[in-house]
Amino acid sequence: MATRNDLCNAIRALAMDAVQKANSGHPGMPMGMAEIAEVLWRSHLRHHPGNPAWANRDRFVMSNGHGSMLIYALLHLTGYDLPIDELKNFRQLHSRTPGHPEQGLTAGVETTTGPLGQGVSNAVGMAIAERVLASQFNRPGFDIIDHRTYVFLGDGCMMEGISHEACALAGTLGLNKLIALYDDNGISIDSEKGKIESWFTDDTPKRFEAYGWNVIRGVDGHDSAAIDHAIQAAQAQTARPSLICCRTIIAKGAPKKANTGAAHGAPLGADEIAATRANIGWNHAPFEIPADVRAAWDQRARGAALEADWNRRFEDYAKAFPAEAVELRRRMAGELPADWSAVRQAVIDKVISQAETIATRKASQNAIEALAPRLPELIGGSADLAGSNLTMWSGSKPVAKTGGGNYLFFGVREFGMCAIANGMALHAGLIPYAATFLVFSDYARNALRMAALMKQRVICVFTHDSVGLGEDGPTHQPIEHASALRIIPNMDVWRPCDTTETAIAWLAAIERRDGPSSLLLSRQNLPFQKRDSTALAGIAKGGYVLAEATGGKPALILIATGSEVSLAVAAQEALAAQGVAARVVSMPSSNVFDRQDRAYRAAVLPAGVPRIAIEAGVSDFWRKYVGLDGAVIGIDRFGESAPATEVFKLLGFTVDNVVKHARALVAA
Ligand SMILES: Cc1ncc(C[n+]2csc(CCOP(=O)(O)OP(=O)(O)O)c2C)c(N)n1
Ligand SMILES: [Mg+2]
Repeated sequence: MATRNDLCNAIRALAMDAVQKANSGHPGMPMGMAEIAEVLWRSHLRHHPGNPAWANRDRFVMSNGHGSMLIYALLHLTGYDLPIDELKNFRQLHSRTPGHPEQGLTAGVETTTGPLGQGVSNAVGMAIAERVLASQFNRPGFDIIDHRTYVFLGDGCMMEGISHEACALAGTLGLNKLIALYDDNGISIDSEKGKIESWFTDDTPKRFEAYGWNVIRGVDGHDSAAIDHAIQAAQAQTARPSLICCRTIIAKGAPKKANTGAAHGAPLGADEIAATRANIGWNHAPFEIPADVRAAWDQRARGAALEADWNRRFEDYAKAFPAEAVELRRRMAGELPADWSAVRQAVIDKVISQAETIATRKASQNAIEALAPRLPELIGGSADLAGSNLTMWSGSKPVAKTGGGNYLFFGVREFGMCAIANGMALHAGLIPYAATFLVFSDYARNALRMAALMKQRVICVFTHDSVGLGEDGPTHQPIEHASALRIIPNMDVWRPCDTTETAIAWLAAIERRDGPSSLLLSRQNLPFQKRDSTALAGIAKGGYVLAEATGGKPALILIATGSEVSLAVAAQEALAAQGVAARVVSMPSSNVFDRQDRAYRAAVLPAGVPRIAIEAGVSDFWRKYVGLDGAVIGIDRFGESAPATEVFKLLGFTVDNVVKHARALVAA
């Protein structure tokens, strides 16, 4: 009969052998967290290896993603679809065992981790999603959504600032079903060069107590009974998230390298591996797991029973609450409501009939107001700028210390906010939006990148999108941000020019199922643009002819986005008066435009016609559309604190300047 110790040693052996075979990777963390993982995954985690998509499974996040061999070993041993050959192929091209765990690639990996601090923040989002969905769908006698979110995290996650942002909010919201297990091993990478006391001396338990967490201190992370006891105590919490501080030894079992920085991120080496085998009493060949150990690890039957029990309860729920059951299925599948096409048409019709000249941030709020009642999965918030970002609507109900809601006061925590939004999207059942000033998208940038990498439907509302915000000055005026967001692969950026483009940008962001969208919105009013049906249909293509040159034969094309579209239209008129026929192309989303077929793109931007791009941001990005012979009216410096009209004038965003560039180009 396999002992608990054998089960833990199976993890140790798989980790050290896979890292050795790959000749790269991180053996120390899996070897140090083996006992914690065994207790959690065999005694507590409610999951079903046969169905990683079971809606009410507990979520498990390994925030210290460098220890990826731990989760691969767990998935393999408990019976997920991850055969031993995949572990032998650790870190190799096209394996399902990449260097860091990747959601969507490996069944059972709930989120992509490795960028330290973000996993635990995703977990906060997952716990919020659970709370919100439970409040929406549970009925007396039917706790149909009722699961926990467990996180492993290490010193690195603790040092990262984002852990403060997300964990402070988790404490404020009292997310009692969030349970974090801290791998307190006193080692991080630079332990190879010095002692961690030189860079990390936080009193972590006090820190989390200050956030309002239930902190369980001083657990021996190699004492299974103590770990089990601590997890039970955490599960009993009704109002606070829990942090279980587990004192561990990195690479436990390795005679020379245990408790050293050397064990963090390099193969142990053949000699040390042999010595470890002898030391822990593991006499099996690499990747060989004895049958009794395998049987004891297998969670397929237990998981199937857990899910079957839930399925039975769900059937009863569906009988008592048929509409709710259908709705929950739809929500978890990420599908839009059946009447969606009518909803989208009504939204578009309304903005066109109203023809309002308002700021696009206001147009965005109107879009939320129109869509949210029909889209209960929409949940959003702002990083303490609700009144500026205009993210609240008449039905906004803030999530508080207890109960659900559809609005989040994220506080001034841009990075945490976006990582939390990623977690909510990953949980499924919700479409999250997050908001701040565009200039602070930088604060959140790596979470935006992770949303794009993980193909998550997250919507970012970035207002105050240019120097046009005026008096707040250069610290608040984005310059490089629109372009910087556009170059993140799989991020769709929209910079709409009026209410119609704003509504269509929102619809596109909601309808998109394979990635995030950023909506860049103006502080200042922008005039409504009239369009024929062709132009209207062109908006969803990302770029289109908004105003054709008189006579239909353009001598020049003006490409503009957002607030600069009306400038291009005014310049077109001025040029027409001087006999220069210019076409205006509005390009609300270059990313979407680039995905159109060649014929469409060539029809909008025919070859051989000189082009000028106009955007209140860095010019480089637009070279790909105007070529070296074209012109860009952009901004390659920081802004100025002054009223918007004066700043625009100073920086050349005037009809005269566009006309000057146009005439020079046509004459050339
Ligand atoms: C944001 C971020 N910065 C830096 C790194 C590189 N890195 C990977 S692991 C690590 C140290 C982690 O220490 P700890 O979490 O204590 O892991 P342990 O060595 O205990 O396994 C660093 C700096 C990273 N993965 N993410
Ligand atoms: Mg550590």
